[in-house]
Amino acid sequence: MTVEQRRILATEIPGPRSQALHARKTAAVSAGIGTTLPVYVERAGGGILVDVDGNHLIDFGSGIAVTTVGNAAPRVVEAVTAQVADFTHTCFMVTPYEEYVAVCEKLADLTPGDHEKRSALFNSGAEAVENAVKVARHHTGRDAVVVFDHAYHGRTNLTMALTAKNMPYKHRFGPFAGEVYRAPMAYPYRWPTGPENCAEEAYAAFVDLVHSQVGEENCAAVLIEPIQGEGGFIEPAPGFLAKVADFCREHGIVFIADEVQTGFARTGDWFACDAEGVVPDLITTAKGMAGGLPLAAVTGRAEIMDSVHVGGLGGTYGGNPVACVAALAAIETMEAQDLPGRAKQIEAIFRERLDALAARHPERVGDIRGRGAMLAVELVTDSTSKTPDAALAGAVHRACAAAGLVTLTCGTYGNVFRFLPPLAMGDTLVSEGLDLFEAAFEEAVNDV
Ligand code: PLZ
Repeated sequence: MTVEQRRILATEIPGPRSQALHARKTAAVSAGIGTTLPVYVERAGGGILVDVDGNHLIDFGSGIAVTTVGNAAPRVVEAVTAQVADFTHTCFMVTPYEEYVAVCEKLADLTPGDHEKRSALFNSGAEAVENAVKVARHHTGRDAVVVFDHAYHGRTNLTMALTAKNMPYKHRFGPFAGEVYRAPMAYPYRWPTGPENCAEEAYAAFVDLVHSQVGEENCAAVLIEPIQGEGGFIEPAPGFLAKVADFCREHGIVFIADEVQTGFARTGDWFACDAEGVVPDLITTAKGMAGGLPLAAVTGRAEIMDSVHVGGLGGTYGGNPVACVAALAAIETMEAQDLPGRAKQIEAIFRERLDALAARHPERVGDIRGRGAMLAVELVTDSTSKTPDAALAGAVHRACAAAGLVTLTCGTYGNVFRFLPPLAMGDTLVSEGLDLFEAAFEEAVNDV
């Protein structure tokens, strides 16, 4: 059934049925599983979520960067429906099937670099990151992994260790996996000596950390998000990524790009690394790849990926056939509709509006950043102290929700308001969503 691409407010948000369901959730679901917005979804399509009270909400979050091709995208629905009827599972490690192989072929074509590649499929971003580290360690025979401030890589034991932020991801969940070292991120807006020095000085700090604390010959991998996601949509200063990648090549260190959030058309390129011509040794993908079904991958240089002994990688469900056909259909949609190009169009619409907002509120909108349909504003109490203003971000978020716009915040200090609309969203909905965001901002900025 197609969902009308229009915002409709039928009740207050959340409505009575959502509230009743939320009471059931509280009684049945672990308190550890949070809820950004307690509206219970009944149907969704394109850029609209329809809740159980009949509200049509505009979606600026894509289920955290997943429904890039839109919710219930027609090709995905068709492919998944047919596959479910054919067979749902055999376990690729027991009796394989073509769809898994086809996804890996597609990954080899689309990911950066024209070297020979191999892939392995998994269920979640965290699982892909864990496996990329396993492969890098096995290939190099080394232990250490270098990650960055503000990094997010997942919630499993190893990926908690790789993730920077304590609350809510790590707090009282230790002890964490060892041999993880953290370097400063090249974060232009908050670089102490100014953005113009950021790439150079952050690179020097990284090299010093590897040399003095780890030892180049002990370093298996450097793992980085080419634009940081949960940590605040931080774009490293231009040139930083390429320098780090070159350093890795020079010292036999596996350079891993975590493109779980940035990958598959989101940033206006197929992958965020493309914008800087950086070719990672291994790349992790998930989220947008499969139109909402759980699928993740590690793709990388054949000699690294093939260094692992037979049976060393795997999992019961990794590369499930239903998820694989969803990925093939989602990728076909991205190609047919030029969704990387669409991400750039969406960026242009957002940039104009966000620039105008920053001009009206230079004290509170500290930074506008991101690429394609992965954009954010960093909110501060004032432009001199740059004190993170999580209260303002929260108030804008709540006002957006009340108006029928689903939004997300992020950042180490919770003060970054991020935009991740489905690339299937039309210009009218994008503009209406921005109207609602602006109104919410104007309302909140006077109170907070
Ligand atoms: N790497 C770069 O963004 C997932 C996390 C939401 P999984 N980001 C959303 C939450 O609060 O749990 C993510 C990511 C990057 C890895 C992951 C992990 O992906 O599929 O959530 O395991």
